[in-house]
Amino acid sequence: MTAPVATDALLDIVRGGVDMVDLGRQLRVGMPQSPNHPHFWHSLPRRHGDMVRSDGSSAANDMISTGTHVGTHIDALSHVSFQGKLFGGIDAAEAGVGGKYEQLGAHTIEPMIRRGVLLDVAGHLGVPHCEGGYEITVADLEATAERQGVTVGQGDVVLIRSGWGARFAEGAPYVGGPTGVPGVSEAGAVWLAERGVHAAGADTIAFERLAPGAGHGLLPAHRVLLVEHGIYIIEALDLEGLAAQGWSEFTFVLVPLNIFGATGSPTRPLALRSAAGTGAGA
Ligand code: UVW
Repeated sequence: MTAPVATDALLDIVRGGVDMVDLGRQLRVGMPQSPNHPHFWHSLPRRHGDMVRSDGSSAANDMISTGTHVGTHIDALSHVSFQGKLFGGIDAAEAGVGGKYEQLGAHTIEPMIRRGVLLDVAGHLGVPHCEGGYEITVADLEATAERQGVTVGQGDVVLIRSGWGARFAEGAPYVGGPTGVPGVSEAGAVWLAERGVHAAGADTIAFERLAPGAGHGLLPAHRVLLVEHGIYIIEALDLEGLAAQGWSEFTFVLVPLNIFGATGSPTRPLALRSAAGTGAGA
C-alpha cells in the first residue's frame, strides 16, 4: 500500500475545485454520423421483470453495437493510408492481416492529459457557424489565435470550432451532404503539423472541409495529419460549451477505449480548469 500523499500539486488543485466542460456527444440511436461507418445501436435484451430474483430484485442490461468512428471519437493512426502506406511507411495491407491493426491500432493511443487550445473560428468571424463547404484557412487560424491571445505549440491538442456543431441536433444537415461542411483542408492541416500538435479536433463529422455534394470524397487533412505526421484526429466534438465559457486554454483529458487493433474509438473528452484560476477567458 502506498503512503497517503501529503502534498501533491494536482491533488491540491482537485481539492480546490475543478471546472469542467464535457466535449463529448451523447450516444443515441439515430444521431447523425458519417455514412461510411456502421451505425450506433443500443437495445435492452433484458428489462426489469424479465428475470426476478427470489427477493424481488431484478436487473436490466443492454448491449450496443457501433462503428468506432461514431459519435465523438478519435481516429487511430491505422485509420487512413495513402498509396498503400500508413504512418511511418508501414504497409497498410500487411498491417491489416489477421483483422487487427496491431501496429497503430486504437490500443496504441495513450490516454491524453495535455494542454488544450480552442481556436474559435466562428467566434472570430462573428458568425453563428461557418457556411457548409467553407475552408478554414491558415489566415483564419492565425487571426483567431491572435484575437484570443493564444499560441499553438508542440504537444498541444488543438480544437477548431466552426460553429457547425450547434447543428448536431438537426441530424442530416449536420452531416452536410448537399451543403458541404466547414473545416480546415490541406493547408490548415500542414499549419497544425508544423506546430507539432499531438492531436487536432473539430466540431464536425469529418474534421476537415467537405465540399458541397462531395461527401467524404477527398480527405487531404487526414492524409497530412494521420499518415504524414502521426497526429490524431478527434471528430464530432461538442465545442459550444467551451466557446460559451470563453476558454481558450485548458487541460484537455481524453481516454480512448483500449480496443485492440481498432481504427478508432468513441471517447468523451473533457476540458478542465482550476476553479481557483482566472475564471472565464483566455
Ligand atoms: C472517415 O470516414 C474517413 O472516417 P472519420 O470521419 O472517422 O475520419
